[in-house]
Amino acid sequence: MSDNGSKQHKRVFSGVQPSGNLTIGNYLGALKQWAREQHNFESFFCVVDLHAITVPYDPADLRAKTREVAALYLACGIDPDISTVFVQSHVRAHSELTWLLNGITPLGWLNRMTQFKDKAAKQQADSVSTGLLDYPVLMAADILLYQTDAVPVGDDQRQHLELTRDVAQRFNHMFGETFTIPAAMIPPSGARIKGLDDPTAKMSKSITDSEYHAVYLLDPPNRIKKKIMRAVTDSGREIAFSDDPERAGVNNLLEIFQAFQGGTKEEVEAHFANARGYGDLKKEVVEVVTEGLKPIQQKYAELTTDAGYIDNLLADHAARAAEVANPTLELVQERMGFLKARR
Ligand code: AQP
Repeated sequence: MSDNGSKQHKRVFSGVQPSGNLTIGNYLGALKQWAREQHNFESFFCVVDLHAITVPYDPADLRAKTREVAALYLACGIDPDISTVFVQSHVRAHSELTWLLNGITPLGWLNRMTQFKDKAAKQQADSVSTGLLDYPVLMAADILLYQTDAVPVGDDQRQHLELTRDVAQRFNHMFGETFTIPAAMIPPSGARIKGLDDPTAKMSKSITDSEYHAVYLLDPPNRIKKKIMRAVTDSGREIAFSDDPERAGVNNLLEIFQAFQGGTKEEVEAHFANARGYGDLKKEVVEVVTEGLKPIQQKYAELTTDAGYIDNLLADHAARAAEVANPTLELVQERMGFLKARR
């Protein structure tokens, strides 16, 4: 039986990898929703550092980015008095449950994951790590440890969420009801922000070969302006949402505008009805993005003046997370037939 019955509130779990500078895609697809949903759910927000070692990385960067991402969670509105904010590797149950779930996850399920195929294609075939293939099982462990009800993520994580559900259902079928089956929570706008330099591809923090690809949360106003004013568009003039791949650049700018500003698609299009062209659209996008990021950047600066604050908070919150995660791991061990160690 899952511990669902003993939960006080429904639970949310989500995370971001400390694998680069957080982008407005990460903010709109994930963090912005988290800040809203923490008032409706018991929330666990994790800096998923174990995921970040599945592609080549620099250890010093990983350490620095882990702190930076945790501070950005708070700067984006996560309230540490009501949400648990912690680092994945600080709660050992994440690694351990991954191994146990590996035992019941068919390899064919992992081979089908598009993120694995995309990321593997960017590397030499013989240097792709086993961890990259196994990434979705670690993600399933993250989510299932907390008996999570809902996972607020961007659209790119939909397939991994499906796999988490499949793994949980398979486990429950094999060993008896153990895990809550989580649902994806995808925002109505901002769920798939595209690259400013290439609006056919997802905006990603790990794409660093073009300095005009992404707006980062800590970019100063002049950089935000430069990046957005150079965003790739088409040769037309009509400012309207569109599924046409030729018009993906303008569509992306409108999505960004809507996600920061609010309002329906119709209201956004009406707002630009008298615009003289894409230059006007870009100027307004610069404005809403700069204004939207300003309070985040101010809060981030405040939070990071005290070097010890984030580390102390992460230590406290890891203990809080472990109190929920460890009983799930113990239940899984028991269900799977492991002999309990005498203490
Ligand atoms: N472009 C995006 N639009 C909307 N949401 C997005 N997310 C990522 N990119 C966009 C959401 O942000 C969270 C971060 O997920 P992650 O760090 O675990 O990895 P990811 O999904 O692979 O994100 P990135 O930025 O592309 O990271 P890298 O480049 O390191 O792989 C998720 O909720 C994701 O949906």
